Amino acid sequence: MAPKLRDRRSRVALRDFILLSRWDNVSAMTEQDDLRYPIGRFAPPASSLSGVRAAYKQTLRQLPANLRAAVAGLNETQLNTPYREGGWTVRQVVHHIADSHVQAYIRTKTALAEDWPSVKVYDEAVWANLPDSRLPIDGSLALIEALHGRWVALLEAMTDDDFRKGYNHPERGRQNLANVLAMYAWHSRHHTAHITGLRARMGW
Ligand code: NI
Repeated sequence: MAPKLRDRRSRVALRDFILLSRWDNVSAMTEQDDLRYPIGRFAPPASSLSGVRAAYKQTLRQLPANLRAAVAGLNETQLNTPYREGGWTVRQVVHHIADSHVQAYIRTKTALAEDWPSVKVYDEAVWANLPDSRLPIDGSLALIEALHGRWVALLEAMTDDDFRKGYNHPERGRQNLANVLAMYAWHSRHHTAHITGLRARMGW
């Protein structure tokens, strides 16, 4: 009995230790995580039914207007303010959305045109510091508006079979287009919330 009991005790102790360390981790990360992930991290959709996809398409359709509203009236100093300590400025966030969604559009079209192509990753941190990330945001707002017009039109014309097509991402693995749609709907809301969250905290 004794060894068994000891085993059981050490199992319980181990379980408590794991729970406690998880708890510590969670509480230690909460504040930064809240600022970095204002709507939470991306969770793949449980279903890719057309009703679910319609909601994601609506988010992509609304991003250009929502983003314009999020940055409306900000001055140069405010645009150059990081949304969190060590994070991107509002200006960089806007340019990043344009960079990222151009990539997503090209990847979507590549997945429709080819059989599970491999796509190339880009270093978003490096891109966010290239000289064009210091330009006025108007160019990226216009780019996002035009891009989302075409992207949503394409998504609207896609069939169930099309949403089962996809690409191989070197880091994330096989991504079907239903998942890609959900991810970029999340990405749209995620970065818009960085800006609206900063404005709320700063009282802008
Ligand atoms: Ni992003």
